[in-house]
Amino acid sequence: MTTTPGEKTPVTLLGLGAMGTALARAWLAAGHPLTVWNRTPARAEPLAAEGAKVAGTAAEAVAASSLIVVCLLDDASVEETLAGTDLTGKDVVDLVTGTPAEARDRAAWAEERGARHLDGGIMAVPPMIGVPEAGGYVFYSGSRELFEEHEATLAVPAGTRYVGEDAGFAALHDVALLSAMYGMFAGVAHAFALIRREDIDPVAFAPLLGDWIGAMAGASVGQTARQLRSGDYTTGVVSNLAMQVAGTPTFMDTAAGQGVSPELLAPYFALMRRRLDVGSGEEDLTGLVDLLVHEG
Ligand code: FVH
Repeated sequence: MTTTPGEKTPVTLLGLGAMGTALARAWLAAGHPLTVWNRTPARAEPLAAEGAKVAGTAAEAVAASSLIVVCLLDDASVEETLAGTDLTGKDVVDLVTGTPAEARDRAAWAEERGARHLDGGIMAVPPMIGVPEAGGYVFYSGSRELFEEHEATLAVPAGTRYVGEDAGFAALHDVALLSAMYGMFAGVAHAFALIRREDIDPVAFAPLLGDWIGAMAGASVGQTARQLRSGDYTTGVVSNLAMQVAGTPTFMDTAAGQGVSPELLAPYFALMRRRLDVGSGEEDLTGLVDLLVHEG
């Protein structure tokens, strides 16, 4: 299936959950011929009315286009869905959130079946899809040549960031960013818990919290990265580890006083203490990264 200049690449999309439906609408709006399939057929009906061709089976959907985009729940559902399809000569773009190991195994699995494979990690929620100013994007990894071949089509729903030939790298970037997000959510939960029983309006408190998190993240992420690259964790330190560990009882005592469990903060404080105990009091918090990594 080749396209002439100016013709939009046909796309097959498997999976019409919240994200799949948003992707479908973006490709339809951009004029791409789109074939869709979903396990529960009713979810495809609105898209048929908007111009999508609805396939009766996953195998029919795969046969309809060279470019197959998969946006199912998890890696197990990808295997289940693609098992009965002929992938020979197809380009499979797997946007399912999964582990790096799953992405590498799925790439090998697809290649054994005669397909080329790109893995993607979506850094957006459905309302950000097809809205460039929302800033959503997708990490891609696998063959650079394959990515470049389909870049224009893949850029329709959201921005693209190619992160390397290793099929697992998109998933690794995705999970790394989402892990940082959950750490941030943990801090937010603890902060709201501290004020929960007081006469403090959470809505008035929210911008104070949001602005503080933004300022701290902006200052610390780049500094941590530079220190990890150089191996020097003591240059440019403004809040050293010894001072910060000395302050931890204040946080634990305040939590106790407010009737709040310290369970989200305590593991981080324990890590700070371990790093201090090996004589790193003059460092930034960067040394905690090394404590987390198991000897390989
Ligand atoms: N929605 C979000 O905010 C996040 C943003 C970041 C990326 N994720 C990942 O995207 C994948 C799809 O997510 P989704 O939001 O579309 O998920 P659901 O709305 O729950 O739809 C799930 C679709 O998967 C189909 N499905 C589930 N199991 C199977 C199976 N065994 N065989 C075939 N299809 C299966 C399900 O079909 P149905 O229930 O309608 O029949 C939906 O099409 C996901 O990896 C997120 O982590 C989204």
